[in-house]
Amino acid sequence: AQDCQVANIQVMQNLDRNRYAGTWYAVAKKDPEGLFLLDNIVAELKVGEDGKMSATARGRVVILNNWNMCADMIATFEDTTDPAKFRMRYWGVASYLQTGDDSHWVIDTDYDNYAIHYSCRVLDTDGTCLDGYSFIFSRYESGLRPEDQAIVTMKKREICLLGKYRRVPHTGFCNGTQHSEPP
Ligand code: AZE
Repeated sequence: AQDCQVANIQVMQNLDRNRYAGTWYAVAKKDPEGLFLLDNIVAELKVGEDGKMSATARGRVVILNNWNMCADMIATFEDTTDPAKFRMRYWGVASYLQTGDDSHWVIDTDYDNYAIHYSCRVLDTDGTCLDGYSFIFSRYESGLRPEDQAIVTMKKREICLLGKYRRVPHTGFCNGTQHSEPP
């Protein structure tokens, strides 16, 4: 299962969205093309009374060339036939932030420590991913335990993104109620 075909990527079996819910700190990310969240990225996932998943996320971005701010994002999830594959519509609380409709796949999680997220935005003609992004999430801001790192490395290889990630620092830049700051 390592031909790098997006259609063949293995996702989490029997994802329990109630256990997947809660706070996740991005500890590493593979960027897509264009504007993206830079660091201090925290996601808060919820499951509503109707069973539908939604989320908020915050992270530092630089917009308008030079404006350092914390982007507050909101997302709603649409279910698909696979319990670990969602469509994610998202938008910024501030209108000048990005809106989008991306896939949101849960590749693997133990619910209590790590989660591996994957999103392919553009498929190449050969079925591999031409443009996409991925997050490694931890329940702890401080990062992953060594035993989780081994699993994560294996999964990164399986989704053909090994070596493509960068660390996501948590410096406290987006903590508290302050939403933006001049450069
Ligand atoms: C994700 C976790 C679940 C909620 C959301 C996520 C993604 C957010 C973005 C935001 C981009 C914002 C930009 C602003 C200028 C996957 C972290 C919404 C991709 C580029």
